[in-house]
Amino acid sequence: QIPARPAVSLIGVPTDVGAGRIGARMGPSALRVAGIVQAMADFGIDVRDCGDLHGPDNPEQPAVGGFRHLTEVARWNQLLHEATLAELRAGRLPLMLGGDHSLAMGSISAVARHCRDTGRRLRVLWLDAHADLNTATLTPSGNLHGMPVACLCGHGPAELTGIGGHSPALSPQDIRQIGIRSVDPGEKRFVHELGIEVFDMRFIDENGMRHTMAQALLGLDERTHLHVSLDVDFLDPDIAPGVGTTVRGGPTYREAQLCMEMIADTGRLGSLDVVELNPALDVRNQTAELAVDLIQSLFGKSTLMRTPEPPRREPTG
Ligand code: HAR
Ligand code: MN
Ligand code: MN
Ligand code: MN
Repeated sequence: QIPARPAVSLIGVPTDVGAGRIGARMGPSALRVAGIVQAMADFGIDVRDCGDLHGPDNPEQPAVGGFRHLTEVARWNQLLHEATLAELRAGRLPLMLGGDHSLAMGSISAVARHCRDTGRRLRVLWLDAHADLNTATLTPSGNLHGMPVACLCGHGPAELTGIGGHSPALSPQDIRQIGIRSVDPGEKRFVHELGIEVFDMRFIDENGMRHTMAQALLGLDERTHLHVSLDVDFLDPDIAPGVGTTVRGGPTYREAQLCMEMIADTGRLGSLDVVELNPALDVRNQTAELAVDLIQSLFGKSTLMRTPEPPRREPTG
């Protein structure tokens, strides 16, 4: 059975106001240059590019009260929340072209709101080298791309936890983090305090990607909306150098492919963030091209048709 492919809407979010270094604002362009629209259209997906959102520029200021660029991050996320919600309500699958990972506050708060409105259950897969669970007091940097998970769970400034009018947007139980290998000391305690289920790189080393994904996808049913938040620094920097915060020892190309294919097989993918791509640090756009390749797998591209075996014909004579 080939799962039905939903109509997809691309939403460009060209911002790096949440990041420690500039450049991710060019991410949406790099993904388009890598052919994301054609790559999806090529295997029969109804894809519409909604263009880019227009939010505040990056003022490149130091942190105030534990946060860098709080006003600007809040504004981008209000805009994205509305744009994401509009596509979900139109029955389309929003694909966020980032932009730094702070944008997940806007996208996921909208997805959570839509799930509440329609009686769906939400599962968020957070594919990342980082836990992104910092708060104003825990953060070593003040960069808000290190805080979206905390804010979505209700731990953060009201400008961010209240996006969409329902705080917290998410319960820690809705989240599975995969590929984690860089966690700040305060974050480490907070992950355990909130009880987030984390499949870190050691877990993947010991159990393999197949078992990891089987665990992370446990308990999905026909009412589940699956949101994937793909931080490109999830991938090993050898294959994905175009990110601002590389951490060595990430999933290989094959492991990442399997991860995407197993998500596709659930048929439950309902929304997707692709974030932290920084074309200024990339080599010949290879990280953007890899992201497009992985997105194809996530939407069901496979080497062979993985249909159930046809019934054997009885031997005659
Ligand atoms: N944990 C570090 C901080 O809070 C680095 C966070 C980097 N985050 C991302 N997204 N690139 O995962 O500053
Ligand atoms: Mn990261
Ligand atoms: Mn509630
Ligand atoms: Mn991240």
